[in-house]
Amino acid sequence: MRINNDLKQKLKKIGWTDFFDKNLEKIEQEELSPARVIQVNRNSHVINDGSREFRVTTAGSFKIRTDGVYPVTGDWILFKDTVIQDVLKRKNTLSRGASGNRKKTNPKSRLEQIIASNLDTVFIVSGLDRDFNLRRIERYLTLVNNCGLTPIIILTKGDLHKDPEIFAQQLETITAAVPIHIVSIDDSDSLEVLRGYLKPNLTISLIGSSGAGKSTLLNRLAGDELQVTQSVSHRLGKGRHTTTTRSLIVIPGGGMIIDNPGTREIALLDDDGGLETTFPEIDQIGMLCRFSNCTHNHEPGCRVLEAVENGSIQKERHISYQKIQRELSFETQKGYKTAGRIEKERWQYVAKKAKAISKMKHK
Ligand SMILES: Nc1nc2c(ncn2[C@@H]2O[C@H](COP(=O)(O)OP(=O)(O)OP(=O)(O)O)[C@@H](O)[C@H]2O)c(=O)[nH]1
Ligand SMILES: [Mg+2]
Ligand SMILES: [Zn+2]
Repeated sequence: MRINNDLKQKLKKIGWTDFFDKNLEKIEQEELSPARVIQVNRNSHVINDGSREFRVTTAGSFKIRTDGVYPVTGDWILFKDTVIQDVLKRKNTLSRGASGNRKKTNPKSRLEQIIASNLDTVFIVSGLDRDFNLRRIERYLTLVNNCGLTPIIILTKGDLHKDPEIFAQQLETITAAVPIHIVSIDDSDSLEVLRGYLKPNLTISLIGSSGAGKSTLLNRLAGDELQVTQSVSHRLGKGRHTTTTRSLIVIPGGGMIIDNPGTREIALLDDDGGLETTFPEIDQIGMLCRFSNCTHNHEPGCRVLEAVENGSIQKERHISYQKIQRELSFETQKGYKTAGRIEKERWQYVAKKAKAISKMKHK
């Protein structure tokens, strides 16, 4: 099926691109209409069809028809009347190992939980209060990098410190390539910088702990109190989330932001290169190790261990790397290795070996 230009222009404002046009061509039922999922509730979805937002349900046979795919916030779906009939192929997803699954009867059933889909950027939101923790930010970076998405670090509550730049400097030692922004809700200049990421057609997702200030930030950027926020001290008990549903908000002036409930546990699912991207200094030196499949834990001729020893790689970084590596290989052993990952590993091995050999020759 195809959509007319008028509708396409409207949909473009909420993220429609040629990618979805191509997938739409494969669909035969002309009676369906496309829309974007902007909120997922227990028994219904809210969608935006380019003109208005309204509540819909999914068809009874839905999961069978879509092979188990269930619509998430950010998805493009096809609907008829008020029933979702299909989900269009996703450009990408932000996902993690579903938390809480370990408690269930089958301890191995840690399933992938999709936080949001069809994104352009992910804001990793961390408050400059007790929330700030380099190791946790490393985990978020691995998660986002594993999904092949672009991370931006937002440090909120800059007003709580005389010199908040210190935190950014600490972060810069671990994330040379990731932009870091310090913001305070009452400092509009600091928020203005973030508007640079808000472009018509682009979708940003917010992730971070509960109380980090995600919804507060969204409200300021939207210029309206759309999302409920709550002070950290008023949160009843541990782990209480103020935001409970994942909602996509269209920002007046362009761009979209998806607000998410705080993540308590950053479970990492599949290693899709996120580890290498998050720890580039280890990856780089690691290419020179004697064994090209060196895990940098104990192997002879490991250049990474040498570098930790002589201080050119931070000890904490190596410990953090090992911890995440163990977790990922645990998940991988359980069989959660994507076909893409297997293929990628094969070529990474070949390329790394060639690179290392050529370096040796030039010595
Ligand atoms: N001092 C200060 N407080 C802030 C700032 N940004 C957010 N807060 C406060 O932090 C508290 C938590 O903010 P929320 O926006 O509800 O946090 P959240 O990340 O959406 O939390 P969940 O919805 O539970 O995931 C609120 O009391 C905010 O007023 C800031 O820049 N400075
Ligand atoms: Mg919130
Ligand atoms: Zn090594």
